[in-house]
Amino acid sequence: MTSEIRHDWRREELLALFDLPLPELLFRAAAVHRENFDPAEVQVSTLLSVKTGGCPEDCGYCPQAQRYHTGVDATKLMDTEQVLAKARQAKAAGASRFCMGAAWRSPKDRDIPKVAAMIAGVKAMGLETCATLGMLSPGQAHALRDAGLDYYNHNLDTAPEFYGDVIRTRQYQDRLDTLEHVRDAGLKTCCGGIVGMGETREQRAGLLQALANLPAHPDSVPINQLVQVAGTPLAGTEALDPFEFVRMVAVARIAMPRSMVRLSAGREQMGDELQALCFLAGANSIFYGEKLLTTGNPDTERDQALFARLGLRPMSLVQCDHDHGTESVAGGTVHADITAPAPACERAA
Ligand code: SAM
Ligand code: DTB
Ligand code: SF4
Repeated sequence: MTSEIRHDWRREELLALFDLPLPELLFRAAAVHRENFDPAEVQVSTLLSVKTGGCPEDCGYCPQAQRYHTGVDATKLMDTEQVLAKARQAKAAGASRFCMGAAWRSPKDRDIPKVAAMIAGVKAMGLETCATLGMLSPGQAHALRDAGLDYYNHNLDTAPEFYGDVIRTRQYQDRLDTLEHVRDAGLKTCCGGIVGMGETREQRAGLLQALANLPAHPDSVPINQLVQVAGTPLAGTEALDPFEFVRMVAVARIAMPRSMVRLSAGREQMGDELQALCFLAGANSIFYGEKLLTTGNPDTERDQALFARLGLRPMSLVQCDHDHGTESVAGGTVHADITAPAPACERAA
């Protein structure tokens, strides 16, 4: 198994990987994983919803869409100081990346300076910064980059042919356009999707095909398991076989060998054994902290125990004052303890 970076994946090739006996698929994915990463290292990100609910979009999975009655109250954009306090807590708990999410179709230009202040403040703490704010114009993407943003999360969510069954208020092409603006601004991309929405295995392969055949593989690929929230159209969807989730992670790892594959939403419902299989299949990133945006995530003590039990270490973030800023280091020095301070930068300025 080679780790060649390809952008010409055919659906049938990916489907053939899905169809392999599970031990063979895991073996191949684990081989690709260790060719590119230390398989004992996991990148750790913390999420904060800086503007919750009241969203005009109709994403069928989302508790924050105004039109569904899910009990999520709409809030205004948080104050910068409140956001920075949460980022400080996340850093103290051991996170290396802080991701700020807003329930917007797209930000208004007047919101950008406020979000830029949050980004600059988080960046100044020595954390990697990520934001997910909906569709972006080229100018907005540049402004966020100038504020110190490292990553922008914008998901394709599912295969092109299933997309219209889930979302009607914006098109697949709109998502591809935002991703282009984000790449053009020099931001790193975080782009993945959701499984367990009633899609077929072929459509899961179709999502991975769309992701891997983007002009550049996303730097981070979140694989979310649908969190079913009462009041959303997708609540009540038949649950996905957990081994199918593992297969999704494994094929993502093979198709995008050097990307961080994130075991994202849905971990609260997973046992340690299933998460261990996902790490074996090549997942090397998680969301860490009690909450995702509006739904639950395992608490930090549970994740610290999981890392100890599996012998995993958080990927370190090299901190430095050099002009290359902060960065996660695969295969670099690592902490033995999830909450230990990050090591100093050893790179030349
Ligand atoms: N409003 C922005 C947008 O849609 O791009 C940013 C926030 S939105 C909540 C970010 C992503 O969260 C969605 O693209 C979707 O993949 C994921 N997500 C939302 N609700 C989810 C759920 N119930 N289960 C799993 N993933 C979910
Ligand atoms: C992503 O792919 N998953 C995260 C993050 N990007 C923003 C969000 C998951 C949200 C799960 C539902 C909620 O908590 O509201
Ligand atoms: Fe709005 Fe984003 Fe939720 Fe869609 S996923 S309803 S755009 S917050």
